[in-house]
Amino acid sequence: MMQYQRSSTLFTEAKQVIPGGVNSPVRAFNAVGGTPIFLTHAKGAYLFDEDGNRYIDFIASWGPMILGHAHPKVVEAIQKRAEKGTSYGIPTALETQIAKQALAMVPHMDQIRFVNSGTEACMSAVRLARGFTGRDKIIKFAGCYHGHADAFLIQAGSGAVTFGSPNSPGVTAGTAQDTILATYNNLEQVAEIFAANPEEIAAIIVEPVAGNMGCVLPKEGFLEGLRSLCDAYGSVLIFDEVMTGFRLAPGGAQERLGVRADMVTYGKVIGGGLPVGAFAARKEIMSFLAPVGPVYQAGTLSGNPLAMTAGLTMLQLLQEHPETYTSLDTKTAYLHNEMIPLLEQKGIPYQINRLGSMLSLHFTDTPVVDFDSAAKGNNDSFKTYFHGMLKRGVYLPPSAFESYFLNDAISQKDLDKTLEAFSETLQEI
Ligand code: HOZ
Repeated sequence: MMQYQRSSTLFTEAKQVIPGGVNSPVRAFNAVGGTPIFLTHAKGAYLFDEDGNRYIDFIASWGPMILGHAHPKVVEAIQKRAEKGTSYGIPTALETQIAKQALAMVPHMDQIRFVNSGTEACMSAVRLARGFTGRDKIIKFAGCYHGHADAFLIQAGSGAVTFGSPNSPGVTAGTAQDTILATYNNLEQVAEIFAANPEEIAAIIVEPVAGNMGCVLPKEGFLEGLRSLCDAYGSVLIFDEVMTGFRLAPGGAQERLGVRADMVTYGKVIGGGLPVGAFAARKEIMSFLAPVGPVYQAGTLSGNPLAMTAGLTMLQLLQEHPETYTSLDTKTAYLHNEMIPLLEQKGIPYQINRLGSMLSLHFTDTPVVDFDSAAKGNNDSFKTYFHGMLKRGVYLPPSAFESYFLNDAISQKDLDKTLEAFSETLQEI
């Protein structure tokens, strides 16, 4: 059995100087209890902790490690670039190179601006949509998470749910009143909101495949309907592709699901796992952005050379190896299909949602299509499940309100080992 002694000591020490001992709440394991593991390193499909344990990784740094950890080409590119300096606050040719690379992969977008995180990308995209339309309100969906900017912490998913503050203190009533909340997959409700506010809605921001209430798929016609409503009312449709971008397809959810957005946002995936974010749109919208237009947005670390190098290398690898996508889909489908008979055999209520290499398991017999249905999952079963898998060397998202993200370094042997752990763990639930 795994020992977590050193992680436990490090966690205690961390709590003295870092609130909750972590720099992002989900990592504290509050949703599942126990002590978070502290890592020494990661390589390929595996995570290695301070106690010498190895885990098969199913979160891929929450998405970006599509090719596995410490890919030799990405590491080499970062090492070489570091020798040339790590931050300038002055433009480089690299930024144009990665912009061209990303825009060639992503449909319908003319220009892109690089920032430092998905939070920044979504926050800036909304500001730009407001500047472009001259309107204040946005529509967001309960259980969707777009980073921790004030406007999004209204019924937010991910760690905000787990920690009981989907509406965070510190967000002013003024800010909250400009965010109109809707139910994921409820198109009729969105139509009613537009009818009641025909001239006021700047944008809809949506995760085209939600990954912050577990994995929740859009029902047929939902995204298409949002597209039509935005067209009819002159609003901007923002796809938050922080999790789906470059993962579900080279062109993300837009390509995979065949729905056009007006703007897209990205996070760490566009930096190959380094701290990067970006937002893209057609030129008409981007021309409202400073220094061309009046909507301000800036940052010294934006376009950082190390991050741009890592991102460019990874995007090039994905473009050169389109078979990565088939491989990821096949592996995830295998896992999904093999989990089903084990769950059926045990007679546990369950729902598995999956698209491409995103998947989640909820312990409920109600289909999980929105936040309320996701919240029906049995959290005691989830806790037992999480820890059962952890002690058998499989690292899953430490909350039911997160998605699995497979990486392509995971082998058939790893999948079979995972299923063995799964089968044993189910006996404990
Ligand atoms: N909120 C992130 C996943 N949806 C987790 C961030 C982290 O802890 O790294």
